[in-house]
Amino acid sequence: LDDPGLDIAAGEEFLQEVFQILLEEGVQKSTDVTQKVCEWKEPQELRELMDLELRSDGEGQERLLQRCRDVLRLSVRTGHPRFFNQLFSGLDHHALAGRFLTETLNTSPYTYEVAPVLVLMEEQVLAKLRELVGWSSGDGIFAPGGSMSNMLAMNVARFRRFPESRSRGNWDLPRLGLFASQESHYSILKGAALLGIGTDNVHLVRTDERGKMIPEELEKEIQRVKAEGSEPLFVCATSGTTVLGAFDPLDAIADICARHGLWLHVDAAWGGSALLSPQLRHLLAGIHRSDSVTWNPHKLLMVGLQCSAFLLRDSSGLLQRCHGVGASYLFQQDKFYDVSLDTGDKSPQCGRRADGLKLWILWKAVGTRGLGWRVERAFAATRYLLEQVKRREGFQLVMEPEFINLCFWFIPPSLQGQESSPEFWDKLGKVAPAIKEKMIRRGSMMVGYQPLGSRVNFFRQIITNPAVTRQDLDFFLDEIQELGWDL
Ligand code: ABU
Repeated sequence: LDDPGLDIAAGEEFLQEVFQILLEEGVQKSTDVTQKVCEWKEPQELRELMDLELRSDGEGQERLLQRCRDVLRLSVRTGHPRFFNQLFSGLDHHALAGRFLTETLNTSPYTYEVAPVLVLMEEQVLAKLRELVGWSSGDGIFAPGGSMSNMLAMNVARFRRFPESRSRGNWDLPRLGLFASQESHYSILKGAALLGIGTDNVHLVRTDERGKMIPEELEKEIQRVKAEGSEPLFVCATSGTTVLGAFDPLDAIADICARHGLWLHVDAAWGGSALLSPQLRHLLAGIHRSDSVTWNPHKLLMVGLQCSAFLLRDSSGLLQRCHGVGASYLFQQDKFYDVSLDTGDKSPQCGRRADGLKLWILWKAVGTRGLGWRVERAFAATRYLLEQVKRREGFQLVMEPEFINLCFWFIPPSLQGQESSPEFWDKLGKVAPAIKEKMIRRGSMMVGYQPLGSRVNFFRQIITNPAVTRQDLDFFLDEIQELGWDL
């Protein structure tokens, strides 16, 4: 114990080398369009290549450095301009610097004493996001992803109506009713299961042909659920559905919630960033009337996983009363500073990542205008692609996009003109998975596909990365055409 048990000099030397590898393999290659997006390996081959087994003895630095290179080389390059697979993509250098800072600090923003800068940054970033929602006061906390933010909303809504549920649980509550659209995120069902409300008590409200909740159907569902003896509690409207990118009509939904005294939550995990654009913020008209909002800057703002803000209109301390337990080893009330800055008790988590830092540094780097410009660029890129899809042979739109989700089928020549045949849709449903397999094996690009309701598998193209150029978008369509032509 007389000497440190770590070789600090060797550790620093190792890190220097790792930084170089990160820069070359993780940053430069990840953003270089001439590189592959992914290097497909079958799982068993990958297990062997990576030599995953953990042994009794450690390995030397050279071997470990090679392992770092392999992790980067054999992983998917989500920062690549031809990665369109998820609602997140791209690599922002400032935000990445924020992630490095967060990892290096290795602290939890639960108390001001262990994370003074990070607590104040979180406070500032949340206030700014709330301002964009249209609230001059309120509360909030960063959560580990949009699903958790949605679940926090459900829990706080139940607590506000039934404060005793916190201590007594669900056993003497009425049967509750939760409402969300058919296109809402699956986390509402998961949350109902996790919180003991029950997935049978989530009522999925019909949507129109564009995927938007129909307010009249919400009203009917509320009436039906009431007539059955349940107590409606919570409505989740979605601003930017996962697949179609639909925006529910918030004002009409807010009117219904006000009439029935229901909590209105807006899941704006995907579409919330449109609030930064003067041109697009109308999509969320009425959001200021909600009780809570989920907004994931790790999606459209390219902040990096994960960065999900749970925002609350209430400024009476509801979040603290709902989740706070006041652990005496963390949240001592007799500290020498303002203990209202020990914000971690508002969260059900104890250890929590400081996800506000990377957004703060990105915001400082590009400003509110720069963030809004990114959203508008993504929107403009989608419009360009839309025009191309309309012009090109074999492409068929699922619908005109309202936002950034461009959904379309590719119909190979062998199926063209056969739209009236009974097997057409079955056959078409196999095309997107076949093209996707080919593109992943080739490593040329990645894009998502899914069926939706009665619609067979179609591609969902998402552009969030400002590094994507017209050439990348032309390549994207050329590649689908080439990979799908002979099917
Ligand atoms: N939270 C839904 C994300 C799924 C996707 O990236 O497509």
